[in-house]
Formats: sequence, structure tokens, C-alpha cells
Amino acid sequence: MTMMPIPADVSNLRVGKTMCPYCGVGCVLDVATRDNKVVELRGDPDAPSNRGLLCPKGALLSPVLDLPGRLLHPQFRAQRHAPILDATWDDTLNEMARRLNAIIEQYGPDSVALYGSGQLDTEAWYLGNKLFKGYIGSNHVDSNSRLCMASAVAAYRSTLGSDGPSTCYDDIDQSDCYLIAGSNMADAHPVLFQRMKGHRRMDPENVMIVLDPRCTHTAQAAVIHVPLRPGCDIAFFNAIARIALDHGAENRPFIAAHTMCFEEYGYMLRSLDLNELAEICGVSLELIERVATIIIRARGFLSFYCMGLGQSTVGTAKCQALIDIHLLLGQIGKPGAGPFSLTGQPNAMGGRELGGLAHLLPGFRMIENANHRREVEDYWGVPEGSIHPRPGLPAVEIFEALDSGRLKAIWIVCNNPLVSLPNLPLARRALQKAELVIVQDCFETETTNVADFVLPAAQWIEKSGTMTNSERRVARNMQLAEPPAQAKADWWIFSRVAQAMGYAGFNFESIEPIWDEYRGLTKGRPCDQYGMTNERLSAGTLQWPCPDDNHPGTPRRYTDKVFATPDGLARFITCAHAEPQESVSAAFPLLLTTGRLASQWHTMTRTGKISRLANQAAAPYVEVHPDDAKVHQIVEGTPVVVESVRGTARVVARFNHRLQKGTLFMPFHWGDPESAANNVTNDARDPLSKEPEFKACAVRLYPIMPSEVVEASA
Ligand SMILES: Nc1nc2c(c(=O)[nH]1)N[C@H]1C(S)=C(S)[C@@H](COP(=O)(O)OP(=O)(O)OC[C@H]3O[C@@H](n4cnc5c(=O)[nH]c(N)nc54)[C@H](O)[C@@H]3O)O[C@H]1N2
Ligand SMILES: Nc1nc2c(c(=O)[nH]1)N[C@H]1C(S)=C(S)[C@@H](COP(=O)(O)OP(=O)(O)OC[C@H]3O[C@@H](n4cnc5c(=O)[nH]c(N)nc54)[C@H](O)[C@@H]3O)O[C@H]1N2
Ligand code: SF4
Ligand SMILES: [Mo]
Repeated sequence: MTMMPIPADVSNLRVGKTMCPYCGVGCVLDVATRDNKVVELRGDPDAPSNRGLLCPKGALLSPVLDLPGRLLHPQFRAQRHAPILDATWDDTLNEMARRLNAIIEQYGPDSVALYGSGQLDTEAWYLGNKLFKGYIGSNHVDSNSRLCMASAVAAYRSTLGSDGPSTCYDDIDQSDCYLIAGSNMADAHPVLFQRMKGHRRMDPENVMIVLDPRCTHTAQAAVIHVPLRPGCDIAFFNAIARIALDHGAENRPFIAAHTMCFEEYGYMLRSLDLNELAEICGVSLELIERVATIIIRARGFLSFYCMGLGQSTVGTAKCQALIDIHLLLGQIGKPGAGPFSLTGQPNAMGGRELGGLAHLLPGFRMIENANHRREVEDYWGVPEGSIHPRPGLPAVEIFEALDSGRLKAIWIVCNNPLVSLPNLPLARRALQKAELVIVQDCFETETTNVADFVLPAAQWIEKSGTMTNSERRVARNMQLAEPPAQAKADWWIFSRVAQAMGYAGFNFESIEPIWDEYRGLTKGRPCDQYGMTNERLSAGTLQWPCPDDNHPGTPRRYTDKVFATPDGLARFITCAHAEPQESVSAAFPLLLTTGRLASQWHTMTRTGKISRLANQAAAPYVEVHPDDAKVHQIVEGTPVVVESVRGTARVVARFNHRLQKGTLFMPFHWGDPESAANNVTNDARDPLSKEPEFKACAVRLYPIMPSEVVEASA
């Protein structure tokens, strides 16, 4: 193990390992603190996920402990519109328990919801999920992962039988063909992208193909960029598969021995017209054929995908159509090959494992499955029937139900929905109408501003906890600083609220026994973490499945080609192209897509206050092609309105001649009610995954007249 250079003065020094709290790459850091200040920070050279590397967001974490706007005390309003006042934890816990219990008594358990996050550690999120599903009896427990990974989850389950990628980061070094589809890895998963670029320098044969309507930093580094029309991935994947069939490149022995439903898939592919598919995609058939030829010839075909596939009304089908190609070519369950969904948040994978979505229970169990409910009820020691047999409402529907009055109370944890949800006008109205809004965060946010209860949470190294990164690697974060003032770890808050509500089963004083309870529930499940004892996690990281104490962990799944379906066979799913739910019209002639910037993390509660990161993203803006700007009378650098049927965003116009004509791009980081991108975005959802269509909506664009600017700022 490489030791970190220790500062000369070692008095009061706390030294340890922790994960970066931002993206799902899961970089591990060596950190030293003194008196709750970071005195040393570097990427852990021994960590398999980052091998010492960090991106600027991770490298600039030190100031995070002292940023302004920190929540320091519990606060609550005596009634809905009374002023919010500081309170003690005792009073807050008692009053919150009393108000939650009163609502449950009056309207039933079905009237309360918990909205969690892929940024919560496993122990905390496990307790919140247990409290609501096992004790309160409400399955309205969902997460921002619904806005993010839900389509990938649904696609894995329907094709391979279980959620979670089959692949690992080491596959990067063994692949000769990367397809990056709907992911801007250069900005969103930078350390992984560095590793891919490094491998390509060593292996000139490796080809990197990027499928993205925009010419992103990722696309600029690729050998081939396919600038497809937004939303047309299924047509593209089906065209690749059809060309493979035409070349007789399908892997017959693999298909015969390890899959089902190939016939229907093959029949559909043969009924398609390649020229039509190319036209749908808006790229030449020659380009598609070139890509297909490279993929067919690859020894190891590795595909990476993220929100450009998932955040769509056909998000699940997009992911399925890509997995179909891997099954067609037998490019899965072997080194350097497989579909690799990139998780966005640091514990989005862990949140899925512990059942932090409205249709799930811990260990990838399903609410709808009576045996699964019974197993979990027995384990928790609650009476049969405690877990409601119907899945709860998914994220956006929770807010619709608050708006319609069906739900009365919401507890929002580690999440800033008044910036990150689509169709913000509806979300704002929903939280206005709710009878009780509880928000648990580390910082003041757009969402804490409207809360009845504000619960101050510890962040990052102010607590310990466990997280799973994109390659199923589980890591233990060490506490290396004390939370400020009254802030408390999320697991502590859940356990104390549950106790105040009168429930047994939540008497915890540290994370270790919570972890032990949780890992027992994964025993024998596809995401088995039973072998990951507290001792082993203190010494290093492990990849699931890891069924017993001596098991080394599993870098790659399905190497025996036995999939997680009941019969062990993977399923082809036949998918047809469909346009985004909203198409452009005379009134709304432009298509808006949204996404991220390298320097900012989501709603900017931390990265927006760290000057070296904030300087790179000064003000909210929309990117527009100069030709479209001319048509809509937009001058570069001037204020404009982006408007959809749902709302408007007032931002500055920036020209980008690389954008496809007819499309606009907005980063969604800024949450000011005037300028938030999500005032405009579409909350239409994929019918299978319930993930909303953040990546395409119809808008119009017009300049703000100078007189209006003066008025607005007066
Ligand atoms: N710097 C930074 N990094 C992050 C985050 C962050 O906020 N900031 N967030 C993390 C999280 S939670 C997530 S989920 C990930 C997201 O990571 P990504 O998904 O890589 O990021 P996005 O910018 O949302 O979208 C990716 C790309 O999808 C493209 N796209 C839009 N429509 C389509 C389409 O129809 N087809 C295809 N093929 N592409 C399309 C967009 O042009 C965009 O370049 O990033 C993680 N990493
Ligand atoms: N238009 C558009 N909208 C999008 C997307 C898009 O691509 N386009 N992407 C969507 C996706 S993929 C995602 S994942 C979401 C992300 O959306 P959110 O999760 O709502 O965004 P964050 O800013 O990460 O919010 C996390 C909050 O938790 C707080 N926090 C940090 N650490 C802790 C902790 O340890 N405990 C507690 N209690 N709080 C903590 C932070 O201060 C912050 O307020 O946005 C979605 N919204
Ligand atoms: S790549 Fe992701 S996990 Fe690694 S330092 Fe950057 S933001 Fe953190
Ligand atoms: Mo995400």
C-alpha cells in the first residue's frame, strides 16, 4: 500500500480513505484533516477505480467543508406558513414524528412519500427505505435515480435477468472497440475517460465511436462521431444489428445456447429498410455501415451509455436495443466486452441494490413478488402484510400526487428537486400544496426554502458510510471531520425519526451494525454482498457478487454465460424506433436538449461556490446554432427566453456552430426560478421505467428587449 506523504506536524491529524462524493466513477481519495480542515488530499494510487487520478471537481474538494450556506441547526415552522425557527433536535424529532403520525392516522400510510438519492450512503438509504416500506407501510419511496438510471435498470432486468452491469473498468484495457452512446464521458466521467484515452495510446488498433447529436468533448476525442438526430438511437442500433445479420456475423452458437426470442428479433430486423433507418437517424448509410463493420470485427466490443439513452420516453428500449447487439454478437461475459451503463451518482448503484425505488425491496427484490415481500418482512421481524403489495409512485408521479392532493406529505433527502425535476412549475405547485414538506440537506437550497422542517445533514468526510460505484465496487468511506454545529449523519436522522415515531428496529449508534443487517438481506441474491464484512471493507474495496468471507469479489459477471433469468437464458427484446413525445411545430420550432458541464455538479450547492469551478460556469445560458440565431433574431451574448408549453427560462444566448441546426442545448445546473432549464423540460415518461424525457422538448426562442431587461432587474 502506498502511504500518503504525511505533513511534518502530525498532532491531531486524522488520515484515511474516502470516495469522491460526486460522480459514479467512484474515485478513492487519501485525505488528511486537522481540526476539521483538509490539510492533504490526493487520488489514492492503489485504488482500482482511479489509480491515483482525480478530475478537477475531486481535486478541489478541500473547501467543501467550509462553504457558505451550510445548514447548522434543525428548523421547523409551527404551522404551514409560520416563519421557520431554529430548534433543538429533540423538539424537532418529536414534532416531526407527531405531524407525520397525524397525517398517517388521518389519511392512511399511502399519503406520505420519501424522495431519496443516489448520493446517500447505503446505510442511511437502507434505513429510510426500511422505515417507509416495512414500518409505515408506504411504498412511495423513490429516488432521483428515477430521473437517471431507471431505464438502464429496466433494460438489464428484462434482457439479462438482473440489474447491474456485467462489466468492470479493467475491460477498458482489453477492448478494441468502444461505442459511447448518449454519454459525454469526457465531462461527466472524466477519470474513466482518461483511462480510455490512455489505453488507446497504447493500442492504436482501438477504435472509439461516439453516438451523440452534439459534438461534445467526448465526440471530439473519437475516431468516429455519429451526430444522429436526437432520439433516434433505436433506429441506429437496429441498423447496426441488421447489417451484422446481412454479413452473417451473428454468433449462432452463443444465440442458440444462451438466449431466447432471437427469432422475433431477427424477423423484425429483416423487415427494416436500411435507407429508411439512415434517414431517421439523419446520417448517411455509409457512416452506419462503417461503424457496423468495426463493431462486427471487434474482438472485444464494449459499449458505454448514460443519459442520452436513459432520459427518453423510449429510454428502456434504447438500452435494450443496444444490449441486443451484444447478445447478437456474443459480446458479453468475456474480457473487454459488454454493455456498460455508467452510473451518474456515487451511490446510485448501491441505492438500486438496497431497493431505493418505488417497485423494489432490498437485494434486487420486487415489491410485486409475494415471496420477496415475505422474505423481507421475516428478516425485519414485522408482521406478514406490513409491506404493501403494490409498487409506490415513481419520482415525477409523487409530485403529481402532491399537486392533486392524493399525497399529503413528502420527506426529501439529499436531493434538490426544485431544480432537478422536469416541469418545475408543476413541482413548485406540488410543494406549495403539500401539507408537510421535510427537507434534509447540508446546504440551503431552492428546496429547503419551501420546507416546513429543515434537517441539517453531515456531508462527505463528516460521516462514514458505504457506497457502490459504476463497476459494482463497494467502498467504505471513513469519517475524518466532525459535522458543524447540529448537523448529523443521514443514518442517525433516519434512526432517530423512526424511534420518535414509535418504531422498534432502528436502535443504531454507528453504521457497522446497519451494514451487517443490510448485507444479510443480499445473501443469495444477484447483488450478494454477504461476504463484505465491516473488517474487509475497512481494508479495501470489493465487487459484488461476493457471497462469503473468503470470496475475492467478482470483476465480471456472466462469464459462464448463465444469465440471471429463471432459465439462465438472456432475452432479445424487439424494439421499434419512436420519436420523442414532443415534436417541433410552427409554434415551438426548436428542439431543446439538456445536460451537464465538466466543472459543475448538478444544482451547484457545492461546485457553484468553489471559485475555480464556478469561474468556468458564470451564468445560465443556452447554446444556439448561428443560423438558427439569425432566423430568431438572436444576438450572441444577449438575454433570451427559451419557452415551452410548460414554462420559460431567461438566459443568455451563446453561439455554437457545431450544434445541429434546429436544436438548442442548455446545462441544467442553475436553479434560479427565472432561468432554470427545467422550467421548460418535458415530464413525459418512459412507460416501462418512468424516467422522464429530459433530453428532448419543443421550444421557441426569442430575444428579451432591452426595456424588459431593465424592468426585470429593477
Ligand atoms: N461534471 C459533472 N459530471 C457528472 C454529473 C454532473 O452534474 N456534472 N452528474 C453525474 C450524473 S448523476 C449523471 S446521470 C451523469 C450523466 O452523464 P452524461 O449522460 O454523460 O451527461 P449528459 O450531459 O446529461 O448527457 C450526455 C449526452 O447525451 C446527449 N444526448 C442527448 N440526446 C441524445 C439522444 O437522443 N441520443 C444520444 N445518443 N445522445 C443524446 C447529449 O448531447 C449529451 O452530450 O453524469 C455524472 N457526472
Ligand atoms: N434538465 C435536466 N434535469 C436533470 C438532468 C438532466 O440531464 N437534465 N439529470 C437528472 C439526473 S441524472 C440527476 S441524478 C438529478 C440530480 O439532481 P439532484 O440530486 O436533485 O441534484 P444535487 O444538486 O446533486 O442535489 C443533491 C442535494 O443533496 C445535498 N447533499 C450533498 N451531500 C449530502 C449528504 O450527504 N446528505 C444530505 N442529506 N444531503 C446531501 C446537496 O447539497 C444537494 O442539495 O438531476 C436530474 N435533472
Ligand atoms: S471522476 Fe468523478 S469520482 Fe472521480 S474525482 Fe471526478 S467527479 Fe470525483
Ligand atoms: Mo444522474
